[in-house]
Amino acid sequence: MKHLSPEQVHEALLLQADAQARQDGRELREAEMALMQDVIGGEPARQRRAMAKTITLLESTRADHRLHADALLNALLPATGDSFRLGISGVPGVGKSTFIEALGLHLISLGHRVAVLAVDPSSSVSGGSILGDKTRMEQLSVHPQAYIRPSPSSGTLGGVAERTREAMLVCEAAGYDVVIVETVGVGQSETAVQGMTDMFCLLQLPNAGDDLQAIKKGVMELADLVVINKADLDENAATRARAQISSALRLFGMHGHPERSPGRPKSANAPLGGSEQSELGGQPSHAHHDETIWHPTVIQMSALKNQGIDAFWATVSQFRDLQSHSGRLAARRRAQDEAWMWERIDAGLKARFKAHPAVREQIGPVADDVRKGVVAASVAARRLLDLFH
Ligand SMILES: Nc1nc2c(ncn2[C@@H]2O[C@H](COP(=O)(O)OP(=O)(O)O)[C@@H](O)[C@H]2O)c(=O)[nH]1
Ligand SMILES: [Mg+2]
Repeated sequence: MKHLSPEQVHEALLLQADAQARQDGRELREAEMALMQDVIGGEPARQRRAMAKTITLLESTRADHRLHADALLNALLPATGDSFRLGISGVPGVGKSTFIEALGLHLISLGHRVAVLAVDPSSSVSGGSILGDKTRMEQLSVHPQAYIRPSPSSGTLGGVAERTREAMLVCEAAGYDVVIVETVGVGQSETAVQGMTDMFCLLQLPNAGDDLQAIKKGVMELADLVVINKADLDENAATRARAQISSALRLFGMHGHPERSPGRPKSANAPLGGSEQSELGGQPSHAHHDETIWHPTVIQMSALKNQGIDAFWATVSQFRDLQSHSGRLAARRRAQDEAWMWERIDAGLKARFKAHPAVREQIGPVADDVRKGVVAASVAARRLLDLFH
């Protein structure tokens, strides 16, 4: 659409969105139509308000709201997808907020618009990590080119992740071309964020390498990029951590990832090795080297001192180019969408199953029998499932 003016693009998107809504048999009401227009092309203050309103509507659990929200979401869909989705994870205190502030401002200086979202199922307890963190994102949180939204604060991880995914689409429709999704390194939230982003980055402390056992291996395997933050504190430790984590990543690569989570094409499992790895102290293997495959790497940084932010973005850009040209970026998104659909179907079916009157009546006694060892678990499951029509 490069030859079109922004107004023409806007017009085309609206037409497309409208057509999509009609095709779905759910015409947009005027209210949602107006919201959509403001999200896609409203003047800045209007757009911001419309985004907040749309996201709030999407977060609502009321059935009638959900109907309108679904129509609105589908209408926005043609305007989404034009961003780079970056996942950031790491334990509390590793420096995520400090880093996102520095990165966000750097990206804005390059002309990007940056949205920051979060998946933090515990935030109903902690009061919303990003909001509390706004002090650490002092400049970014008030910047007109940035949009920061805390984690939805209630529900299961699946529910929280769903709302964050939908908020991401709203940000994309509003023209934010870098969406950062943050999560604390607890529970399964890393998997959820890896499953909704184009690239997953794990922040580590400089002493991480000293105790590789302590690093959750499963999480490390999700990472496309590992960042040793706070390198300013101890250069030597950071260098050591970098070497140790690099070889750990190479081992994962050589042995494959038997349980890849969805959203990451299996073909990304190729063995690590190749010339760009040799600087990390390992033995480069040229035997299986494939230029189109990304090898997870490790870099050092000091978010606090603003050192290594540009190198970080350069690495991200390399990854993005490689993934786009090889078609893996698009493939990963397709796989993520499909996996997500099934995940939501699973969750929805389970909720309906539990709410089914006959099941509800029987589930207590049957579960009791299972606990007492009177009925085999599989038999109990079949009996309950048979009640569900
Ligand atoms: N020395 C040093 N301190 C840092 C660095 N990045 C963050 N910090 C500090 O680490 C603490 C936790 O940072 P924060 O961004 O809130 O971590 P988060 O919990 O992961 O969001 C704060 O006191 C930061 O100032 C860094 O690169 N070097
Ligand atoms: Mg934080």
